[in-house]
Amino acid sequence: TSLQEGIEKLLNLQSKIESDASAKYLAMASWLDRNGFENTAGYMYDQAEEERSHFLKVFKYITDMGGIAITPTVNEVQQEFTSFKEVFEIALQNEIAVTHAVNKIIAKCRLENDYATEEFMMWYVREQREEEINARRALEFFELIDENTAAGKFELDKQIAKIGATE
Ligand code: OFO
Repeated sequence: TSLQEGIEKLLNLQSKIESDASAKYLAMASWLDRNGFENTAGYMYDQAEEERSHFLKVFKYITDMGGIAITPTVNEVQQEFTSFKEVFEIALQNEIAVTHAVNKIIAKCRLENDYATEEFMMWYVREQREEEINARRALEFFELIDENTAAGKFELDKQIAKIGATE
């Protein structure tokens, strides 16, 4: 393998993190769907798909570099949320954690002079920047619209779902 052992480990960890992210978004989509937020549920289903593609991208990279890609096991994920807003607070926290994991790999690449992996991971840096912006944008709507009224719920569901559509 052309991957340094520590980097291969971190890449496998990243593949698991992305795969977990997909499962987490899927649980959010389900909660949103059953609580009447159909449009935003659609946005979360798309996020789940995207995260799965992020997972596969690292997974294949490990193999391409002659490493051993380990199929991640699926962890238990949070299924219940106390509010519409909480879904996005947790989504943002998750994305920030993913960003940290991405940065950690890049720091390690620099230490090991692995510029190929560093370059590969830059795609994730850009992706994370977008995803954090979107999660923060969604949270801003909760400052403007009250989710505790029927009209507010309806409007929030409409506005937040548009964030994904304009990407
Ligand atoms: Fe947003 O987790 Fe993938 O990159």
